[in-house]
This record gives sequence, C-alpha cells and structure tokens, in this order.
Amino acid sequence: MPLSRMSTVSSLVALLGFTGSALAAQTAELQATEQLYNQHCSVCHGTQRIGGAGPALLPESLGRLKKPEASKAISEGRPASQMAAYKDILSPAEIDSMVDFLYTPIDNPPAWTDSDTSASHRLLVDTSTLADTPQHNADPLNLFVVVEAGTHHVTILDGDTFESVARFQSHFALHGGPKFSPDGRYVYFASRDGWVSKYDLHNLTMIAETRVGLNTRNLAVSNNGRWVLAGNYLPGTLVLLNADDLSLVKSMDTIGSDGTASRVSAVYTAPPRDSFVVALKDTNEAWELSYAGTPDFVPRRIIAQDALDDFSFTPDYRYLLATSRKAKGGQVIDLDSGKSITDIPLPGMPHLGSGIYWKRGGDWVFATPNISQGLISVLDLKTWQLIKEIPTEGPGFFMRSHANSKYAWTDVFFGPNQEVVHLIDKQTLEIAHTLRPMPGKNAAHVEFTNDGSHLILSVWDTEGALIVYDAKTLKEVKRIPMNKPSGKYNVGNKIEFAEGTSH
Ligand code: DHE
Repeated sequence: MPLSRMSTVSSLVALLGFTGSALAAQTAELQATEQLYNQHCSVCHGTQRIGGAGPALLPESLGRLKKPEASKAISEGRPASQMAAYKDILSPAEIDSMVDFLYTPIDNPPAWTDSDTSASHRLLVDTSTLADTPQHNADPLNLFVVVEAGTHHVTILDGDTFESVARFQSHFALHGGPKFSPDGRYVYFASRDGWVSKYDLHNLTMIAETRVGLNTRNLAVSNNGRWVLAGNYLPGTLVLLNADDLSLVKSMDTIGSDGTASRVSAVYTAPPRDSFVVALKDTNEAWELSYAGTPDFVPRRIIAQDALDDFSFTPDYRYLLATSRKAKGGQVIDLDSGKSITDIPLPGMPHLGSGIYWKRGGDWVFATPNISQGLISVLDLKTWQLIKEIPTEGPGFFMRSHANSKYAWTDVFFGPNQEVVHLIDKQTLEIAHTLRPMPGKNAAHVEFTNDGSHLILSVWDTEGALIVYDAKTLKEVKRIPMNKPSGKYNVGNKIEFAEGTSH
C-alpha cells in the first residue's frame, strides 16, 4: 500500500482508538474504503483527495459541510454537477465509512507549489474578442452577484427588475465576498478549495481561473485593478496574481518574524492606502503590502497583541479594528504608526469582518454582530468606547445598511430563533422591527440596491429564497425560490466601498 494511504488508515484507526482484533477488523474495513475511494472517487477528486474535476475532499475543505450532508451528497449525488448518486453502488455502511474516511486528516498534508498553481491556470476565452460595453440591458452598477451555496452556482441579478441576467456553476464552496475590478466590469471569486476565478459582467462569461492552494480563505483586488491577492490556510501562503488573466506573479510563505508558519485569516484592500492588509491566524502580526507604483510586495510587518482572526477598518482606513477568537475583546491598530493603540471591549466572538459603520449625529459609529452571543456591539469610532450592547434573539453573522436607510439589518444565524432578522434604528440604537421572512427557516445576509431603495435578503435553506423588500415600507416586493442563497453583492455598492456594505 502506498505510504500516503497507509498513513490515512493509521490516523483514522488511532483516532477511533481501536485495539487487538477489533483494530485488525477496522483496519481491513478502512483499507476497503480506501480501495472504494480509489475505484470511484479519485478520478474526479484526486488520489490524494486534493480535488480535480471535483472539489478537494479534505477535512480542511469540508469543514462547513456536516457529515449527514456529505453522506447525502454521496448517496444521492449533487444536482447540476458531475457528482453522481452512489446509493445503488455503495451500501449504507460503505457510505458511512467513506464519510469517516473523508473527514480524516492526511498525516502529511499534500503540498501545493508555484508549479501547481501555474499548471492549473486556464484562460477560458480570447479576451480580444470581447465587447467593452455591457451586452445586456441591466444597469451594470446595479447588478447583484448572488452566491447560491446549495447548488454551487452564481446568479447575476438585475437590481432594477430583480430578473436573472445569467447563471453559472461556480467552484465548490465559494467563501468570502466576491471582489470587483474598480470599474465594476469584472468579479473575482475564491472557493474554499483554492480556486480563484474571474468573470466578465459585461459579456457574462468566465475569463480565467487558477488554483492558488488547497484551502483558501478569501481574496482582495487592488484598487488600481492590477493585482489579486489570495490568502490560504493550506498551505499557509499569500498568492499574488495578475488581475488581467489570473497568471501567477508570486507566492509568499506567511511566516512570522519569530519563525512561526501561519495560516492567513483574511486579506483586504485598503484603497486610500494603496495597499493590501493581511491578518495572520497563528502569529501576532498583521501585514501591509503596498501596491503603489512599482511594488515589490515585501510585507510591512505590524506587531499585534494577538493572532488575528478577523478585522474591519475605520472609514478612512487609518485604523484597523481587530479581534482574535482567543482574546478577550478586540484591539485597535493604527496603520500609520503600526502600533496597537487601545483595547476595545467586545465580548464573545465578534465577527468584525461583517461589521459596518455609519454616522450617528455627527459621529462615526461601528457595529458588529457576534457569533457566540446574542448581541450587537456599537462603538464610538473617535473614543473607541462601547456605546451600547443591543440584545438580539441569538448570535448573528452578518450586518448591512445603506447611507439612504435608517436601519442596520442584522440576522440571528444560530440557535432556535434563526428565522429572525432585526432592523436596528441607526440613531436610537433600538431594535425598530423584527421580521420573520419565512418562519422556521434561517434568514441571513442582506444587500441593498445601489440607490438604497430596495434590499435583498437570503433565506438560507435548501427550499429557500431571495426576498426583495422595499427598504422604506418594508413590504415584500418579490420572492425568488433558491437553494441556500448565501451572500449577495451589489456592484455599485462594492466598488464605491459604500457605507453599510462589507469591504
Ligand atoms: Fe465567512 C466573509 C471568516 C464561516 C459565509 N468570512 C468572511 C470573511 C471572513 C470570514 C474573514 C471576510 C472575507 C471577505 O469577504 O473577503 N467565515 C469566516 C470564519 O472564520 C468562519 C467563522 C469559519 C470558517 O470555516 O471559515 C466562517 N462564513 C462562514 C460560514 O459558515 C458561512 C456562513 C457559510 C460559508 O459560505 O461557508 C460564511 N463569510 C460568509 C459570507 C461572507 C463571509 C457569505 C461574505 C459576507 C459579505 O457580505 O461580504
């Protein structure tokens, strides 16, 4: 048996804690499972489970997929994909063993090198044949890019008529917000299993794709439209691509000054600073990489008080509000001086990447949902003081608003009340409305049209929907059935880095 297969079997046996003859029986069963994997799965998912035509099947990439869902995908296949149903080929016990096998870490994680990245690069069209103007009738700055998590598809929606303009299959498990070229023509996606893709919203066609790693967090696009930077968990790298065709420029191992190899928590672009800002998950550093002029992309290392999971910026991008899931609270880092300037009182697990800011009276405030506690923390961005903790009906994930809306919308994502969305009055900081768009189903993530007159909410369920609301009357305008729609992104709001939207 090849070493890599041996090691997978031994890890699983060790994990399950078998002894003596039980161990021999289990080892035989696991070897049989590996054989089944090689026979049926490896052709699409790779001999080392790192993906191929199908997604990677490593615990790192399957983390958000619950085991019963994986079992269902194996037995029934996945609609609108190449994944066939195996319930007539594998027994229920074999499917159970297969699921255990897929969720077992590989002892020696496979490598992903620059040669792998370059070899994966595909230019899908001759770009010289493409029109420079929109080849559809929708307002290009009021299009929505909608991620359909349940079917791994993307819908491009006209933000005036709320009709579909295009729909296409994405790579497995897109995560993080898609990012746009400064003119809004191109949208860039990152999938959890490492694929970065570029889509042309004028011509409604995919332009290029490159696999930058085995497990990717998210990507950012420079404000001059020249560079795409992707951050990975596996391997711990930053990968810089040419934004034109997604060819590899260079990759960087994310190693702290103390020598600690780190995963990347997230990468963002900071437009007024002409730089990318990167949070590292396993070492106490944030990195800033300037893309002004002729950049060398050598990171400026900013020492943080803790390893950072998540952060957001002040409206002028001078300060970074950061948190670590391990830390009690958060910290403010001055990007000019490179110093942590104060702690911020944030309980639980604030999800700062989903935080938003707005003007309350004459002053900027910042509000963040919390993944572990039912509350929204509101901070004064001048004094860094906590203004209010607004109790909600459960822990939430996302928040959104628009300069023309008097409400900040936030969801209850976890717990028994996940059907709820709260509308917080941005001036009184009281909950003004609580909606239950589809009782019993998880309501989450909203995005406004470019003018703020309407917004679209996701009902995150296999039999879910996009629900369009009039932002003032809160009346439902339209309901579009959809399988687990997750994030939605309005092109105009995103390229303007508009108040109330994500970065
Ligand atoms: Fe996300 C954005 C981190 C789990 C859906 N998520 C982000 C961003 C970060 C992040 C740092 C901002 C990046 C960006 O937009 O470019 N997410 C994390 C986690 O650490 C966490 C808790 C665990 C993990 O496994 O990664 C996590 N996220 C999830 C989910 O389980 C969600 C709900 C479903 C999924 O797709 O995996 C999820 N995350 C999202 C979405 C965004 C996002 C839809 C973009 C929001 C936006 O409006 O911009």
